[in-house]
Amino acid sequence: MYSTAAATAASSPPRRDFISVTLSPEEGLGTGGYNNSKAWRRRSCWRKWKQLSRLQRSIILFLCAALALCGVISYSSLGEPWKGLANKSLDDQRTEADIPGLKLANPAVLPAPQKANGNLGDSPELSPQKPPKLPHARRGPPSLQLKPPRRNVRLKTQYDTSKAVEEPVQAEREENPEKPVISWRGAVIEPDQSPEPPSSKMKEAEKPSSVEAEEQKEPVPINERQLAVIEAFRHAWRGYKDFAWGHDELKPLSKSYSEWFGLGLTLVDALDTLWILGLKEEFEEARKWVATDLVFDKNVDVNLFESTIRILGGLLSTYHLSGDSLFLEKAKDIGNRLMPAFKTPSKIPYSDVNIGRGTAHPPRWTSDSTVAEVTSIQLEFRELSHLTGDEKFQRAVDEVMRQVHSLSGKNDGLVPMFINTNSGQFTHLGVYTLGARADSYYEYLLKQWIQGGKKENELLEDYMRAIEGVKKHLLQRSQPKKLTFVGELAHGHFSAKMDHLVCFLPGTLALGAHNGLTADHMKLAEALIETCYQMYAQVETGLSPEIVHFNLHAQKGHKDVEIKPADRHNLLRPETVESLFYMYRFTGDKKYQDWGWEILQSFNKYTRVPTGGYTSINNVQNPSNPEPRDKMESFFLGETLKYLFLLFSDDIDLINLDKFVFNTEAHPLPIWVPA
Ligand code: DMJ
Repeated sequence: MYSTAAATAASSPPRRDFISVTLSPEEGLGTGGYNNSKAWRRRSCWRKWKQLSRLQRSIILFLCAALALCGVISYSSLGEPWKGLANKSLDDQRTEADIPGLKLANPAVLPAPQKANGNLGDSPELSPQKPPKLPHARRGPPSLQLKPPRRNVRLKTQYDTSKAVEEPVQAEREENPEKPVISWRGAVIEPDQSPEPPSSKMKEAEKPSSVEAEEQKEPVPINERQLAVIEAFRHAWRGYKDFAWGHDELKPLSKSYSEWFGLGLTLVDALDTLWILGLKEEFEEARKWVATDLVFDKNVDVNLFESTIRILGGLLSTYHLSGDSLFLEKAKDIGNRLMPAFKTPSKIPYSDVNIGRGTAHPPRWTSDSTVAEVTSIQLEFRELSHLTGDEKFQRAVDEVMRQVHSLSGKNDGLVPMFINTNSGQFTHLGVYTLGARADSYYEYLLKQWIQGGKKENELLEDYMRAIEGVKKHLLQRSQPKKLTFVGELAHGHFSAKMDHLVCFLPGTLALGAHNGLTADHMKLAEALIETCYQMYAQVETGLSPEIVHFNLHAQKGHKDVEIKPADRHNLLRPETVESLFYMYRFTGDKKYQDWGWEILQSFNKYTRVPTGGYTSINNVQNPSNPEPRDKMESFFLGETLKYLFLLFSDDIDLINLDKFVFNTEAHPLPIWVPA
């Protein structure tokens, strides 16, 4: 292109317009070369301005002035929006970069990384959400249900009185509700916001729960000592399973079994312990046996009391814990089969029933029944009526209590040990004990009153009167340690003899105090549990004998506790650890857990059989040869290990004592009108 144009210009004269374009430079060049100086341009403009007419110059000046005025006005009105726009965009940039909250409102695909040490507390509403707490999933059959436990009252109160602290927590909860899950026990597991240490939580249980406080709570995890109980239970269970499956009791040394009723007593007694300890597989296996092999249509004599507290009680509590109707069906069956026992002239039941034939009778040598036996079947039969709607069960056992309430022969509320099934009167008058043959009469007075919602005043009256009777006639102090103990009264003579069985009493007294009875009872409970502990601690093996005699006078070289040769056996009984459990629940004092721990160690040291199971022993005073008896009582699994497991727990909802009442075989039954 360029070369063609140049050739054209060289051969022909330049066109005029083209020349005009190029004139200026030529003009300039003509006056001494290219001159684009400011002075030259100013002179040229001035010359042109001078060439204009006066009118033209006035118009131009006027237009310039008008333009200048418009410019000033429009600048001031347009300035603000521009300023705002500029500022907004700055703000936007700062917001994105500096305020993480904006990111939360408008979430990015990936969350912004969080500072490891960020001070989240400064601005709770903008803090990134904490990951939800995962509730501990407890072991056990997940499909079976129990009602949800109630929240600790203290939490509610605390939140009410410190709203400022609570509100962010509440807001966070609303954003991130932690859904309750059904635990292995069927209980609803709830996240725990409690800042309280376990011991004060224990004390809280003394106050009645309120319906308002029904909130979610996280379970307390199982601890080392509880694991040790689980281990002990498994060891015992292994022995039973290997050598005695489906039979009443394990004989761990001879690797065989013994029968009492032929009803798988140990298995049935242990069902709810399996559930509480979370031994799911073992529970399922035991359940299968109950479903297929537990048959009550058998020509066999059973003891009314023992089969009620162990079998009926065990089935009812397992039904309540698991929600599995199999156990209720079995409970109804055995309950009905035991009813012939009440067909007596006095309506005071016989001790024995043939559950296959439907006949009942007293022991061969007498027509008497034991007072503790006929008055410690009420919790179970009353509950059976409650569940089935069939009043006959409750009517039968209430009638016994009604009669015993107004019988003569009591001593300040203390009852004799025997009652005649024909006359309905006490026999063998004049002997009073809280040990064998009378013990659970006192226990069931209080517990029935609790079960029924604290309305049955006669039960409470009899209980209160009896405890006054204990204080008046049976309480003494030993030497040298001045231990408070409960002796016996025989025809006006005090005996410093105390059965290990009496060690249920501190727990019962504490339960009464927890339910609003006098604080005096708690004081007595504290003194008595110390004595029961000493019945273990002062003995060579660390295990209590069946019976002790306390020294009333200080003698050189003598302890408080004396043991007669006939009494130095230990049957793996639960009463002391049972009371330790209540005492810890109600006081939170760790010494009770420590005492229970010592007792468990002693059981492991002197009663554990290496091939499986535990055995009762004949001589608690001989650590080098405690003389194993070759028998594991069903209550070792039903009661002793269960109470130890509960004692070591800091979870008041692990069988909440405001919702459940334990029968005398440690089977928890619901309180009908919970506190
Ligand atoms: C259990 O069967 C019961 O606790 C009963 O009340 C007393 N005896 C044993 C345990 O020692």
